[in-house]
Amino acid sequence: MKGLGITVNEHLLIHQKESPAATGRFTKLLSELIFSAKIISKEVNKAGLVDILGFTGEINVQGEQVRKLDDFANRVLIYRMQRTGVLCAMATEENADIIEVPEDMPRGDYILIFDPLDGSSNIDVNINIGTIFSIHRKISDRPYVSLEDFLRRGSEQIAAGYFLYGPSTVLVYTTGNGVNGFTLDPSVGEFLLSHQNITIPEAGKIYSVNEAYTCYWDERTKKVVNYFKNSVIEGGRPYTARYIGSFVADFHRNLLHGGIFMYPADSKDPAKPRGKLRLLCEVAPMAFIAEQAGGAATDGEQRILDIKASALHERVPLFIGSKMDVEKATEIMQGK
Ligand code: AHM
Ligand code: MG
Repeated sequence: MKGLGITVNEHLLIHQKESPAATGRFTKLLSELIFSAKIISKEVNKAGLVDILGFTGEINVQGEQVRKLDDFANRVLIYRMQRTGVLCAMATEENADIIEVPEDMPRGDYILIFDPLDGSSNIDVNINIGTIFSIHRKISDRPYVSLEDFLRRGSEQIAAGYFLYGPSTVLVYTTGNGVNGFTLDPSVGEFLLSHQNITIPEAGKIYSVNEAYTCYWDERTKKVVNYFKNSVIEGGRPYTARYIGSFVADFHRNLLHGGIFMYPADSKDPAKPRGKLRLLCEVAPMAFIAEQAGGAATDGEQRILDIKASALHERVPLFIGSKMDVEKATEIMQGK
């Protein structure tokens, strides 16, 4: 039987010795994230029944229209997480600047970066969406927190993960010691271990990319995508194409089945010449998970986890998934 009845907290306690992140303070942080995700999940399930679909009328820092559910998820996370006593500051896809924990509240030394509701263009049509999170520790020996604490390499992350609000709600996360997945059992309100030690197949059978943007790509990017379109996998069959347009959902499927997800640079599109996905709140956390599951992630030039962020909302091109597929994409991008 799947599930084994092990909750996330029990799992953390069992593995406490192996994981430097599994301190009481980290457990508190994760527990609060889980509670926030349960609130978001419950609201997502009500979409269509209560007045939560559509736009707020505001434009966010990304220049995108803010959806009501985006705004709800963002507010739940900020409100709950700044009261945990273990964070000093946060950054979210929706807000231009970092959010410091107010001085009259207890502070810790963790930093949380999140995309409250990824894939939000899918909200109104009842397609899977998710919350992505990345956890760092403040640069030590400093009594204050600044932008510098956020502009880090992905390899410095303490933990990263995502909640996927799908047919069931799933939590997948890593503390640098492998990847585990938990499924929310709504009857008891607990996330139970359902995917132990996830490993991504070395070579996949799926490629995921928005091919409608071919006109924006440079020649190398076109060559990469053509490679996956025209190659055969084991058994003499071609790759299969899958693209939901919700990064969490596309990534989760490829993590379990194997494959490559690409959001390349749309070099000829002045709106997003470096692609669309954000390094700190989307790309780096997923790259940490991919590597911990035995996969890889690159921007075509370098390993994602080696990139030092230069701005809070920096965007980077992305090729992520099964190791051999990402290596092939890298080879072609580098003209080999
Ligand atoms: P969001 O965080 O505002 O929802 O934007 C990110 C989403 C990803 O989930 C998805 O992979 C991508 O945008 C889809 O973009 P496109 O419609 O350009 O293919
Ligand atoms: Mg997103």
